Amino acid sequence: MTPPTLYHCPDARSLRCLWAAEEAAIDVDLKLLRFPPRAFEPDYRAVNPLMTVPGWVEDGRLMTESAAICERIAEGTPLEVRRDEADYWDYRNWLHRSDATLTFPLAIMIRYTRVEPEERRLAQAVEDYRAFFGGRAKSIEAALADGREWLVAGRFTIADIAIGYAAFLATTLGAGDVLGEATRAWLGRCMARDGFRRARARQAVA
Ligand SMILES: N[C@@H](CCC(=O)N[C@@H](CS)C(=O)NCC(=O)O)C(=O)O
Repeated sequence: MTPPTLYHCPDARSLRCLWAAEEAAIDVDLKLLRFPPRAFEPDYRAVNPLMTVPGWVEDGRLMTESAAICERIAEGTPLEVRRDEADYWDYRNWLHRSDATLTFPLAIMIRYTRVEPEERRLAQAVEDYRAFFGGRAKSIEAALADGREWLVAGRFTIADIAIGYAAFLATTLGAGDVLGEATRAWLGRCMARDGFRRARARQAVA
């Protein structure tokens, strides 16, 4: 059987999918791209006209949303929360929040610190969206305030991967200090997992 293909840039949102695949022990054909693909990978347009990563191709079908791809990977494994579990709707809410609410302000920070040429960089936008992210990240701290180890269902799930990636990305952008104490401890647990370490090692050598 042909494994799914994952198009990925190191430490971009597609890391969620690579991490989930490692946790689920799913074989993927990893294609490493330079960031941003629209500037450096013109051939990728034929695969994903959005020119974003992740791109996930399986059975001739393209998926481009990191949280949805994580749901696909987690299906039938303990990484997903089943509909008959008490935390099901919280779990679904975290998956949507991961990108729509939490990664969005970080994407603006990336654009105005790394992607735009020097003369178009906007320190004010970076500072404003850093604070904006900090406000939104309080929702993670509130969820972990009762001392729980993982976000939902009493076990590690793709909710931890999707939200953990946003917190990790914040640290790579110098915004780790806006995360609360419980959030930083939980992020440490996420990053100490073999699955996370293997995913990062794989992106380095692919
Ligand atoms: N909602 C999508 C967003 C995908 C996305 O915007 N990915 C970024 C990388 S973190 C990207 O490819 N940016 C390149 C660009 O916009 O040109 C997801 O969650 O996967």
